[in-house]
Amino acid sequence: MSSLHQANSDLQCFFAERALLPSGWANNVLFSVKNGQFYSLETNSTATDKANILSGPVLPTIANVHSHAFQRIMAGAAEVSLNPNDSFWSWRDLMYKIVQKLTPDDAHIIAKQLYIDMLKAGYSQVGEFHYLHHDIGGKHYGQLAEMSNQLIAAADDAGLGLTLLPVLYSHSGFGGQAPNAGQARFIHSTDSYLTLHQACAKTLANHPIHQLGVCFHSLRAVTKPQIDTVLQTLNASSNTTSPIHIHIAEQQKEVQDSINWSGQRPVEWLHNEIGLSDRWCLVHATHLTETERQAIASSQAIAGLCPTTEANLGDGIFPAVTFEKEGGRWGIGSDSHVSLSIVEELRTLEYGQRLRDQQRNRLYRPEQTSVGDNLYQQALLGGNQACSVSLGLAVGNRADFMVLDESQPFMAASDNKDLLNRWLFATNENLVKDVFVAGQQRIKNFHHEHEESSRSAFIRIIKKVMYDA
Ligand code: NGQ
Ligand code: ZN
Repeated sequence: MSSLHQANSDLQCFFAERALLPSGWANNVLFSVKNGQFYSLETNSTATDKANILSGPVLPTIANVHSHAFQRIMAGAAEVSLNPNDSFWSWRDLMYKIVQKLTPDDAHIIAKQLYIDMLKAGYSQVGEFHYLHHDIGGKHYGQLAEMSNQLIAAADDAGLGLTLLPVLYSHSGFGGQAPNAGQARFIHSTDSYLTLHQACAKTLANHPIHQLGVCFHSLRAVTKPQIDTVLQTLNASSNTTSPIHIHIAEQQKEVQDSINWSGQRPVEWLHNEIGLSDRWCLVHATHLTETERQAIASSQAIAGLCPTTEANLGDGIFPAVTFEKEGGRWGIGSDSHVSLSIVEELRTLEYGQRLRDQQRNRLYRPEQTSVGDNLYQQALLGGNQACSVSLGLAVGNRADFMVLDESQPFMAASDNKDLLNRWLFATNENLVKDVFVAGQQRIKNFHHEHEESSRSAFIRIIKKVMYDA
């Protein structure tokens, strides 16, 4: 396999009996890839001698908009009742305890395994919302970007595109409250954050598949002057298009604290005091008034929905049906990584809306009445915008795609109209068989070339961190 940093400049040809293009399903698709991008693409064609025949339905991979890689180690380990009022906030206390234990090496091993598992699920880019910056005592590492560099190395090992979102985190609550001890490893001043951001920009410059964004942990963690300074400074250094991510309005307590502090709800405050645009990815944005929902929709900001984590943490249900009708854009993220399945994220999103509304078929559009097709296409577009990539089977886009397992009966028998609905609503086994990133095959017949070594290292770290073994 050629180097991760060097896209193959030879022309590779592929043939798929059916493939999902931006315009919908097409048959007998012959396409070529050069320098990591789609170079040509013809439908209703025939396989040439040189073409690699792809063995099942071909789909674009999607960008996972929200990840805290280190949290993978505790997925499923916080499902024991500690008191009758267990909540998001008691989960966070447990999460802070794990945070105290992780070394840079641990972070690398966890992220590498996670990123391999993301590729196996059909994600080929991840928005890594990265705030675990400092050493166990809360001091800066010798290299400010030590932990960021571990994540970059993990993404390179796996062959996954990283949209690194270094996080500014300075306070524990609205109005600049002092951070608590559990947050010591996260804390940056505005200046040290800008230095970190610059170091990351240098490392990632000209990297073919990684991107860099801007990130504020939440309105609890930063003040208005900090947001203004960071955006003005980065915009001045011509960083005017990179995505800006923030956690917002995930829990009712956060909404209430925001009102107590400013008289405004979180999204209302962000919209009025800073301004929304299509650069923003508002992660969760669960609790919205009609005005807030419309403000996000009309700004074309992405709602970064994390359906399985939001269900796991008891956040609430995002108003996706009305938001979509208003032209709102959304993407999906696996966040705390209680699930690494595109199927489960999209199914949970649709089912949450059905359960709330006591109706069926909620997330469709007049021009796309198939729920599965609509969910997949919206998640693809939203993921692209929030992670600053262009995934999708079209000439000029990065050549990322996956092949589903044609031996699964529904995949073998379904016509194009039903295929995505069959996958998203009627299968439980993983059907993602092959995955290509920038033209390079990373998953081959369900297998990643580094999975055995990664797996044993990950087992060792789980035992050490979680069970003191
Ligand atoms: C986080 N996670 O930073 O990892 C947050 C929890 C917080 C989610 N919001 C902590 N899912 O928001 O303070
Ligand atoms: Zn998060």
